[in-house]
Amino acid sequence: MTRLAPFALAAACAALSLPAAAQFAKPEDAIKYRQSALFVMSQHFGRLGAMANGRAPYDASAAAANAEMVADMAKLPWTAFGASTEGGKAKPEIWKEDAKFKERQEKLIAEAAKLVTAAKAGNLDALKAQFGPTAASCKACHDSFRNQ
Ligand code: ASC
Repeated sequence: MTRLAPFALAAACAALSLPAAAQFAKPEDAIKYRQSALFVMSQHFGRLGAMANGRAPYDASAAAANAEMVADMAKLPWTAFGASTEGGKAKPEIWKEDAKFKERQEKLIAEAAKLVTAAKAGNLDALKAQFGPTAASCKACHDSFRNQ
């Protein structure tokens, strides 16, 4: 370890423990960030849905790549719902029901991780079986926390 390493580590820890809002220059940036991650996720999830529902031909490597993108995007939006970032389609409940909102995030992240495994199984049935539970985790959060 260099003599600077402890300071770098302390700075990194401080950055990670900053209020989420402080990670964005302004509230609109946080809103744009979370909407962007959710939009990208929806595009890749939609491509998987097209395969799962027979609207697009099954392509094992595309399925795996799309699922990876869904799982990556699933991790991103949440820090962008910090204090004073109300807006977009976000319901005020997000800032009142912390534990429930966090539980919904974790459910999506877990289902999306299973989607990656399913997509990498290399057969359409595995993909179909995990598409529904993943979609249900999107919907569960939207039902409680998103305005239409
Ligand atoms: C999608 C998408 C969502 C979810 C949701 C599942 O493809 O854009 O928000 O699936 O509709 O119920």
